[in-house]
Amino acid sequence: MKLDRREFLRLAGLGALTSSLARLGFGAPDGGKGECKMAHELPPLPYAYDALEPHYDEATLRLHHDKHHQAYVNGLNAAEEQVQKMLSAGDFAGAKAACKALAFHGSGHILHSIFWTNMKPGGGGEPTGELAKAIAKQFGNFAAFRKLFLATTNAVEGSGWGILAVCPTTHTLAVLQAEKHENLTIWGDEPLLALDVWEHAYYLKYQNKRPEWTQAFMDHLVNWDDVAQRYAAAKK
Ligand code: MN3
Repeated sequence: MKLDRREFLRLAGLGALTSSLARLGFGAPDGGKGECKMAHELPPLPYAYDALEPHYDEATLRLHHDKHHQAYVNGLNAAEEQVQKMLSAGDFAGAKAACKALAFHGSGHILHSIFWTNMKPGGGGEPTGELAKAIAKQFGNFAAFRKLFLATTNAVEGSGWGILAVCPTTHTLAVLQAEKHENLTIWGDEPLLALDVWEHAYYLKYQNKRPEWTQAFMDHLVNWDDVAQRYAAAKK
């Protein structure tokens, strides 16, 4: 059976992925209509490579953004092509295998794109406004949220992420773990704040001391304005 482009994109869930990318504000190639007209691209960093020193070192940032994130973008583009190829050939077992790669690399691309904008030089502190109110309502106060977020993130088994997410229907906040990039997902929850605890994210500077990396992120790097903008956008 030959499928046209729109049909196999829908079958493969690519429409949903490109819509997610567009909603999160970085690079659905077609504005989220579900058709991939061009390849995904690595988003540029919103600051210089050395801008987050000394808390996030230039060498790690260069490798992390230029090599690791680029590899997820390349993997996503390759997986999309492979899914389309397999479905066109009627090879659904092959398509299933390719969809696994698609979920991994697509989720890696999404989370890294959020992560870069979640940091800024001179970050840290506490959120204000609606986000601060939502955090207080959900977690009691900011200190309790911070403790939970750090404990959750530090406890990720192996490679993964700590995530503050919002449910778009109830607007309830949740602290989540992701293993790798795509596992332990709650469908529909939208990540607002993503903290990378793959070793590639911190090992050059912090070695085995993951809690020192996550504390530095919260004390000196986190960009609450960006998190608040994502929260406001998700509520619309
Ligand atoms: Mn990473």
